[in-house]
Amino acid sequence: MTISSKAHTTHSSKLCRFPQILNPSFLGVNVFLAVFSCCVSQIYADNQAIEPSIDLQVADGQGGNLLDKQKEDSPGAFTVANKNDTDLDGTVDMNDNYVGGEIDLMKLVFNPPVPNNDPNRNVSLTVPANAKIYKSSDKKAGLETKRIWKASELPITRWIEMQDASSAVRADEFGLSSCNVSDTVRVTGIWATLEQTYIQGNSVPADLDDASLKNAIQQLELGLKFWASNHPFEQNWWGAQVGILYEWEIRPAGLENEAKVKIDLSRQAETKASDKAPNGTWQIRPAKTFPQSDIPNDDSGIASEDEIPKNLHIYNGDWPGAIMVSATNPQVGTEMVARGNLL
Ligand SMILES: [Ca+2]
Repeated sequence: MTISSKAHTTHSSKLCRFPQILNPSFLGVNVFLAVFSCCVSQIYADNQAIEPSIDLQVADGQGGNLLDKQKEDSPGAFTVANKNDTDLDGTVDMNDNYVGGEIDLMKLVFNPPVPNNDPNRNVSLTVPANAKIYKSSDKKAGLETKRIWKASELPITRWIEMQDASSAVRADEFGLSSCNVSDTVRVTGIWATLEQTYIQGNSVPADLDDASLKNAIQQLELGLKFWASNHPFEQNWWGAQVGILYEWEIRPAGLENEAKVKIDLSRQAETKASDKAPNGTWQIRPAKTFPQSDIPNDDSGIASEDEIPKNLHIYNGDWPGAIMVSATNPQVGTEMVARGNLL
């Protein structure tokens, strides 16, 4: 939201002033008094000043567009806290000096005052404690520690890195100000933390309310299980399967009410398998390798996902298995070796 004072355009003159024009009546004579400061206001007529307007803009993370003016404070911009490892270098990205292919930072643009009649006018940026700003989207150009610029230096683009999940939706506010005009944008950092895994039985946690995932747990059960032709969901399915249920805490609260926030629980997987045909020869099945980014490659659907938070909890289940015979793999093998890793 932009805040600026109204314009009165009878005549103009430039005066420094702070923080407002004083207009006392002294012995019946109107005295015009201006207090000098850093600011130059432009036009005075009926003792009112035109202040330049000032504009701070923000975009959602993952390469979003700059938000419309009326949406900068609500719903504001969203991104994930930079606690992932997008460049797969083994270092959490918020601790990296450079993240090749980084997509989690939010673009922040601070525009010059309009009209920009005083190049020496100071423009100040405030940054919430839960955020840092960088000079480039991949962090390579370094951390921005400067907070005051001259109007002549604007416009400037910087990139917001959220350090953790926000304490509430829209809790983190950036402000751009110059004299007594200002503009704000609000942002939300999101993060999900793995709380626990369930690896046996068929009981359903109290906060899990997704019907298809509940049904899968009750039908397939969790833990190691061998199936012959009586697999509940697959005809002529023969193999071994391990059921795992993951419970995540996702913050901040209230994300389920944000129309533009979609939660998608998915995985990265690498697998290798080979099986022994009836004639005794081993055949290597197509392998799956980890992607070279944090984009998932094991996200076939949402039937095993509970993505709407309840009491901050979301869930996903996975039943990786060694499938020896199925509708899509009709060859009857006699032996199989399969390995997989999931992230
Ligand atoms: Ca990294």
